[in-house]
Amino acid sequence: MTTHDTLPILAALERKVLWLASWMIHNANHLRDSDDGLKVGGHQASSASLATIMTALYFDVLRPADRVAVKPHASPIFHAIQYLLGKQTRERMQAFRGYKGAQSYPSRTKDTDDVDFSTGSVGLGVAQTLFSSLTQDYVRAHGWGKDRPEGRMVALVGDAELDEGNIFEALLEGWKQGLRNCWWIIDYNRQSLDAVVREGLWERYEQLFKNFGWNVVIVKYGSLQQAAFREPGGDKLRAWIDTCPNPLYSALVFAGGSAWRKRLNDEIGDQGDVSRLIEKRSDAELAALMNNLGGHDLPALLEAFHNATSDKPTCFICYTVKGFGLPMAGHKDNHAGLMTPAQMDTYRAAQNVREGHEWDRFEGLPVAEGELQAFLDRVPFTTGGERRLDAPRIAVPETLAVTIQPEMSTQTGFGNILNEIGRGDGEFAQRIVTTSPDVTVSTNLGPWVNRRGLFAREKMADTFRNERIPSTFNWEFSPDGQHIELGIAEANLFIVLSALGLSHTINGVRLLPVGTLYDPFIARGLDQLNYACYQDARFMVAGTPSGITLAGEGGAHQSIAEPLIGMAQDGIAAFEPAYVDELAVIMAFAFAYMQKSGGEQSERNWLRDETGGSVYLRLSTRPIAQPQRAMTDDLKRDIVDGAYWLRKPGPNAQIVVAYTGAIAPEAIEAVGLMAEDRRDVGLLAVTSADRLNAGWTAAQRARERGLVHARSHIERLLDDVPPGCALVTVLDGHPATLAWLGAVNGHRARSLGVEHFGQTGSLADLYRHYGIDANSIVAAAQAIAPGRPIRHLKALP
Ligand SMILES: Cc1ncc(C[n+]2csc(CCOP(=O)(O)OP(=O)(O)O)c2C)c(N)n1
Ligand SMILES: [Mg+2]
Repeated sequence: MTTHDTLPILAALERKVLWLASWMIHNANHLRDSDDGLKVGGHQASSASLATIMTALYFDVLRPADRVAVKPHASPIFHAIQYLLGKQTRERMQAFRGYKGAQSYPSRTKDTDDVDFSTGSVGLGVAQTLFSSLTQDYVRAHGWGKDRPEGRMVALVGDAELDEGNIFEALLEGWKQGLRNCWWIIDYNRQSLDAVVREGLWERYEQLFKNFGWNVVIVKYGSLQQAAFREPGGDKLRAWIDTCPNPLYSALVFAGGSAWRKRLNDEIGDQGDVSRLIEKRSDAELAALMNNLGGHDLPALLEAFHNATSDKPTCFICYTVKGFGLPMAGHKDNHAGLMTPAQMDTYRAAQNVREGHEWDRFEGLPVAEGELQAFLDRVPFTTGGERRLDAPRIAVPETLAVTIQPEMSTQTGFGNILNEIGRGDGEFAQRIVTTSPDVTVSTNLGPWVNRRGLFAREKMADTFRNERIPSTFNWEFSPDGQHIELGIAEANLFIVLSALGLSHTINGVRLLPVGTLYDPFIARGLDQLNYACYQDARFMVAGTPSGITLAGEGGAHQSIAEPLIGMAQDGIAAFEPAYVDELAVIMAFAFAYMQKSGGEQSERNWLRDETGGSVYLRLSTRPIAQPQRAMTDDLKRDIVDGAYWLRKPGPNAQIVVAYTGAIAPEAIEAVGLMAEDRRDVGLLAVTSADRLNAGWTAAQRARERGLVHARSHIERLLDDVPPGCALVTVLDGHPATLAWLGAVNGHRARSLGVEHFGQTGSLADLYRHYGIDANSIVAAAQAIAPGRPIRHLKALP
């Protein structure tokens, strides 16, 4: 708890934090003449706005178990604080925004100074704290991680950041889930990037947060203002401040003391006491008083934070000035504002920082160095040891059991595999946590949920069951349930996966998160998926059902681009198996892959097999005939690496059909139809275009760097294909997914797939319409590998 003695130290540190952040930005100014100038500038004013709040938090309020998402543009303040705490190097500070330097936006994966949650795409870090709090509750409710104290999940939120819809989706979900231990601290500087925000937003926020069960603490007036309000005439001043429009207040902050005086005298100067209150202050004192909003006042902030002792989620609305303490303070254009060298010089001199001593940690501060260092050594936040945790890997069975029916879909297979896992009670089954945005039952998670129950901190019975009304699903909530049921918000799904998927490093307890959603709605949560991957969260997500195979559902539910998302998204390995035995192999691999972490990703293996990652399964509801075959180790490896020959092409092959996913029967049929008229036709089953492609790219790069023997899986497979042979590729998704196969060994290729929004119809109608049925495959083969007419080719409509 703060004492009076520590206030001067905190005040000195606040000055130093702001100085170091500004100096760091100034150093990155070599970029100022480039397009990057605006972006560098974005840090300056935006950082200054949070300098006081972050000083109060990091040097006094926070405890080691607390976790923070810092507003993206406050990155320099964060790095400056870590620098003072001895956790950031001067080299990285100097290289801010440069190669291997401190990151422009706090990054868990790229920064080295203990970033809890990455930020950058505004709104996401905010939601991440909410779901991390839920994750903490989940972990503790299951009896894990209790050797550590509970942490608060804290977001430092820009006021304009609250325009992002995902924050509201999260708020609603948080209310449903009984959110606790979450602080959102709003930097209410009333400025966004472009301009000044709307009047009176704080009132909307206040109502909104209260509606969702939060405490709301408004930190509006600093201690100087509070003292002035107690003077005769103070009430008038307060009333004036309360009714002053945001843009005017900002403009006056920018204009300074004499402008304040003129304005105040014009508007309330003839009202007796208040005139004296104004007159007795110099211009500088008047400016200091008017700029002394709560968010820049250590005593006001410390009081607010230390008084928030309940575990109820709490929103602090802290009034601040964007650019506080700097010459651009308050100006509506300040987001891009950079200080000129002359301004920096003036600022340096005012801070008593000697030239050449800009990086010195205690230079020019009014408190003795020893005292400052002793204080920093005792800062509660850093006295708990290593904050970035780890957890042992959970053993994954080599084979996942599943009973394969003669005809089956991959989605049913997925449900059955989880159901089988759910029978067990070992650690593996216990650590799986499933989640879905209102499509639990329709993505076949029902049997798993029946076995493992739904999670809630408080027990909630299934009323239908209690009333003895028959129902297929047991919908009972309890603290040891293993399914988190979400409302329909795919953005929330991916942030929940991000939070659950970081539990090993945040809570020191490993979870194996599995999420499901309809494949097209990946696009709905795409930035969140990207965010989760950027933070290196580990999870499995099944996009199911997918494609136009979802025939009767029409274009709004049919995914086209998702296979390309799966390929292009870093941090996630995408698979699209056709058969359930393949899926079982892939899931066993995935549960282990999700847990790997092997330091730097090597150039030799771009498949991330050492470093691990998340996994995306694109599944289907289409039941297809399943192969009866023994699963050999070779086949397993091929499935995981991305492809295998279902039928190896002969030495004289003219055609190879390469397919992925639910379209397998059409590919097989097409091969049968052309067998009489084309020699030695091959059939390549692609289980992961993503891994296949990544391996190929890596092998090429490796060869260019001198590893002449580097060979990727697809190169080895296509060695079996004679040079004159043509490829026809096909999938229920965008044709570009497999089109690159032709470039591997220089084979002609024709790629079939879906390019336009789907529509309703029977499967046969749609496959024919989009040209991915057997006949279209044969027609493509005939066109690309001319020869005698293929007899079974029907005339195309
Ligand atoms: C999703 C997303 N859209 C746009 C941006 C660009 N951007 C960065 S900061 C910002 C405005 C921030 O305003 P506020 O949150 O109030 O912070 P302040 O600059 O006032 O500190 C915008 C639009 C972004 N980072 N992320
Ligand atoms: Mg703002």
